[in-house]
Amino acid sequence: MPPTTFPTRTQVAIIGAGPAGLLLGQLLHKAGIDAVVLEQRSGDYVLGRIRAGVIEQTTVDLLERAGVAARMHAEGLPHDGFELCVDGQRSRIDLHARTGGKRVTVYGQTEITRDLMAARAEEGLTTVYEATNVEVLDFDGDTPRVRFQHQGRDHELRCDFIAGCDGFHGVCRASVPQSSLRTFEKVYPFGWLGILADVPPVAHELIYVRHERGFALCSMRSATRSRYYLQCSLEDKVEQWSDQAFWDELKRRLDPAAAAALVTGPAIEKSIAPLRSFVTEPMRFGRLFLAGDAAHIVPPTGAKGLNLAASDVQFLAEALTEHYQEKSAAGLDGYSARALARIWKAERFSWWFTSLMHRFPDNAGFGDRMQQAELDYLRQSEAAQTVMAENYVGLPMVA
Ligand code: RFL
Ligand code: PHB
Repeated sequence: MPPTTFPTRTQVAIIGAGPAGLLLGQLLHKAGIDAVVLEQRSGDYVLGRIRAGVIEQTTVDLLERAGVAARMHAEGLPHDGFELCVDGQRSRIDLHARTGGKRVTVYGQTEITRDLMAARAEEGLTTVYEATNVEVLDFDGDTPRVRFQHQGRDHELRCDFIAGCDGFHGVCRASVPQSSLRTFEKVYPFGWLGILADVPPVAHELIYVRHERGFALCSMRSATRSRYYLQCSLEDKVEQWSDQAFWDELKRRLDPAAAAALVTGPAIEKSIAPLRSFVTEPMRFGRLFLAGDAAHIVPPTGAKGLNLAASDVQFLAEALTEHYQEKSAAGLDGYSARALARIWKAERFSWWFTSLMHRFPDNAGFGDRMQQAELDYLRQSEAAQTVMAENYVGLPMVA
């Protein structure tokens, strides 16, 4: 077979084909800007990662503008509220009533990624999967380059800008001189063990569970596919958790009605994710721009990671469009500050919700009572519910 040929020049080189990279590529294409996406993994591997499930309205709107919302509208589940289960007692946060009619959509990250991949393929746009040893070069000057290997051959891509959409462990942030970065980090002393199973969800809405044995979450992907999580120890290994052990532990943390209604079945995916809060400032270095998990991480409790990746790429696509169409640098110069203003508020909400719902090893006394008091207040106060609902559905995109 002859070696695959790739473009040697593009306007924007996008590193990473997760939701941030693929959505940015789609938005740029709509604006007539040429981009090449380089991804270190195979397409199947990217689609095999089970992650986000809850999508804010602003993300839904953006996917619509990107022209990839048809299947989400047909198959996504609109949710007007969610439940909190505190030590066996359930109460509801009415998102719709508390936010003047807003809601969230349950539609898996895997499906969004699949829709974006299909759109790229349909438009004949270049995505290089299994691009290895990616190096981002000369982004502090006017002529950045990306070097990579594909099937053992060396390639080079010249570009105007590099978009670092390569996730927390990517190469882009790591290529910036340490002295140009400031990072903020909080690592939590537990992880989430998640399973996906082809069983009907235990309830119509998500249930966030606070229990003395630890946090749990009941989520779903469809009427026949459920996604459940348990707070677990960082020392735990997936292999130690049989399906039966998972279901038994979940039942212990649920209220009696939910435990009785829970339908169990074989796990089709099982994984452990550590929980972390992390932010890099700034998100721009010369002609390199970071977006999504490459720049920031939130613990999944607030369901914000994918939504932040989407708002970053919205800001970045607008800024690049302004650069190419209006010859103005204002958007690019303001990108980092604009994105960070939204990111820090989502960081705060995700940290707060995580701190409220999880069992902390050193929290047995005072901290435990603080959680109980705050949850009791949340159950009784419409004002407290409004604050929670406003953050959960997603804060507005500020210009
Ligand atoms: P991704 O998805 O990590 O994609 C980065 C891509 O870059 C590739 N890459 C490279 N490519 C080329 N060269 C290199 N050197 C490279 N290094 C890495 C990677 O292979 C990958 O394909 O980052 P992106 O696009 O910024 O998207 C972020 C989201 O994936 C993430 O924030 C969310 O999944 C977080 N998240 C949730 N977010 C929500 O908004 N709502 C949720 O309900 C939600 N639930 C979750 C979550 C994350 C979870 N985990 C596993 C951490 C639930 C969980 C359990
Ligand atoms: C999920 O369905 O994977 C999910 C839902 C809500 C969260 C986190 C993850 O807060």
